[in-house]
Amino acid sequence: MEKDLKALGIKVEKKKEFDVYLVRQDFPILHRTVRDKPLIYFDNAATTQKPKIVIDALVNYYTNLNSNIHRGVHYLSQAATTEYECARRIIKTFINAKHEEEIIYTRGATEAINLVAFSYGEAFLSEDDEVLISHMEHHSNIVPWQIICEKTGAKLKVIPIDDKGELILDEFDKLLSERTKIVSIVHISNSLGTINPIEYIIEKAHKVGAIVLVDGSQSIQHVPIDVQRLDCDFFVFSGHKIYGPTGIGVLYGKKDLLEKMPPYQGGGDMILSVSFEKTIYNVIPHKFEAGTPNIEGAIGLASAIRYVQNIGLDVIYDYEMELLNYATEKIKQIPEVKIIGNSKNKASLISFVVENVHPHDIGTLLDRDGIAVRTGHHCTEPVMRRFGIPATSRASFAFYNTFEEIDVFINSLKKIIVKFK
Ligand code: 7TS
Repeated sequence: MEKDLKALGIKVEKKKEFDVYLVRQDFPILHRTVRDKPLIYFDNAATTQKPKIVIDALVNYYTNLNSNIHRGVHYLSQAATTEYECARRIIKTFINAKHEEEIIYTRGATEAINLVAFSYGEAFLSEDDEVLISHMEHHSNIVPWQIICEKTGAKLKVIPIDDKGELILDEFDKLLSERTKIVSIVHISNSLGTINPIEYIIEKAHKVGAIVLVDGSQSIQHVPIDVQRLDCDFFVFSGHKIYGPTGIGVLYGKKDLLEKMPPYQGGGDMILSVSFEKTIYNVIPHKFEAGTPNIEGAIGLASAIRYVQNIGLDVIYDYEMELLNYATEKIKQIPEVKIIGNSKNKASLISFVVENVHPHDIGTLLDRDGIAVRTGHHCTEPVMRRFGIPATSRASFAFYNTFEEIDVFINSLKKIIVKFK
């Protein structure tokens, strides 16, 4: 394997601390077969698999802790509350937020973006204002802004992308003006893999007085995040993409912004007192957490974050880059395959199309070899339209994937191409 990498001109750095075969032991699902073949899971951009420590945290919660939080004097309620709030502290430290109350639990990235669009947008946007997004956004970072622009009269503007799948920054500079009130931008594209220069975008947006939301759905699991260093106003992500459970996500927001925003939903926990004449809202973060939350989700997410911290995101990033470079070089050797998304800064995913073969056929036939990839528009229809294609096949890698798995994938892909000739 090392010889293979060297032959491809890929620098191999031995990392004593990282042993992929050892970490694979932590993920029970990676040991199952699919269609009598060992599972090769390359659909990590859609959702990641869960280490046993996360599964155990969920089982332990329901076995030993289950209780509603915040409003109980009894032992279990207090114990569950402690775990739930302790998870918030772990998330705060992980992304280096300044205050614990800047971490709001949501159902996921989608709900977090909707929360900002509806709460902040409805309160502070009006006609003459502009919201700036990019051509490579996930539908979750397009549709909420369309709805809110329709309601408020604000205008939605779009930063174009070039043939490599990179933002055209000159156009971004031109689109920015005093009218720009919100820039909502994806950190890493889920269909192209592009890593966007968000530091530049945040700095420029702040100069015209706009606030910036970063969609970190595809970055939280790949690169270290420091929201204070970034100076972003909001940062959102989903737990299930960073080896945690589904149904839990995070909205990070700067304290002063969250404090001046109206609630998104009404219900229990988000109030200090209720009367028919006047309801007084709770302080953040509770103001934005109406109703019984996903308690086990928060606890499971904290456990996933601790697991990732233990390996180290820098170690994860380096290994995933080796996987990406290896797979890219191998794919490029197949003349019928075209990679969509060739940014110089890319995360570990490859979107591709194959001459004369529909992506759905690629996905279906790879599945027969036990290989899970995603095919379709990946909830980024404007990206597909920009490249004049209906869909792509997408292989997305996590740190538990191996070079051997990539070899099996490449061989299977070559077989499929021959079949369609
Ligand atoms: N933003 C980006 C960049 C995403 O990749 C996704 C999910 C979302 C937002 C929404 O996340 P959710 O957890 O709230 O649904 N992306 C994908 C994908 O690429 N394939 O399946 C889901």
